[in-house]
Amino acid sequence: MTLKIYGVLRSRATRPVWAAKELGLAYELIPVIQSYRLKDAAAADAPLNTASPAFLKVNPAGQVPSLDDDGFVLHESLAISLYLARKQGGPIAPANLREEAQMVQWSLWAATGCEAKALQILYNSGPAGDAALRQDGIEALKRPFTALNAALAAGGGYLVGGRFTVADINVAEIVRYAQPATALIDAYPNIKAWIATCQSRPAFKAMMVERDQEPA
Ligand SMILES: N[C@@H](CCC(=O)N[C@@H](CS)C(=O)NCC(=O)O)C(=O)O
Repeated sequence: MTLKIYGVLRSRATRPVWAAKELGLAYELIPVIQSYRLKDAAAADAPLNTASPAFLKVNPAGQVPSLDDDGFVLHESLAISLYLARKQGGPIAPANLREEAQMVQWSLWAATGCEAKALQILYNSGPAGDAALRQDGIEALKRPFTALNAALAAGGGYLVGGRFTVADINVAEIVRYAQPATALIDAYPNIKAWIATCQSRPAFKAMMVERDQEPA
């Protein structure tokens, strides 16, 4: 049975979708939009959304993405990407237990140490953004980005195993949120080169083309 990924690409569903494309896995993207993006998420004609009873049966937490792999249901974008890589194998997957542990480590590091501040930059970089919050995000990311920059130098330009892996997908999709702070990224040349390499991959580009076709 084809994998089902619930979510839209203007969400953290980008992570498992990018991973699935890298892995050559067939999947069906079942569009589930965030309820807060709708005027009336409970309206009879509302599209399937994170507050829809039908979706809450899939993920009672009411968040996307979720995965259904032949009845095996999994939530959390980073866990789903790691699962897909482990399931399919190949160069982006962990080659052994230690690599797997490092991929989990980097994913948790990015989710707990970078994501909130990177989102703070993203949400406050437009004309209506709060400049102080944006700057706070930039300041907070300097320490983790110093560590990431050094790790990329030590790792030959990648996070794990000296090659592009699912760890790069998971972390790059969090660092992407901080990219509007161009001076921040420019201050870390290894991060700048790495994110450009990750985002030049055909699977990432294909995912972003599909994302850009979704309503804003
Ligand atoms: N840690 C979760 C976060 C999931 C999450 O916050 N998803 C957002 C979209 S990116 C969502 O579904 N929001 C809808 C809501 O909270 O109602 C993950 O990485 O999957």
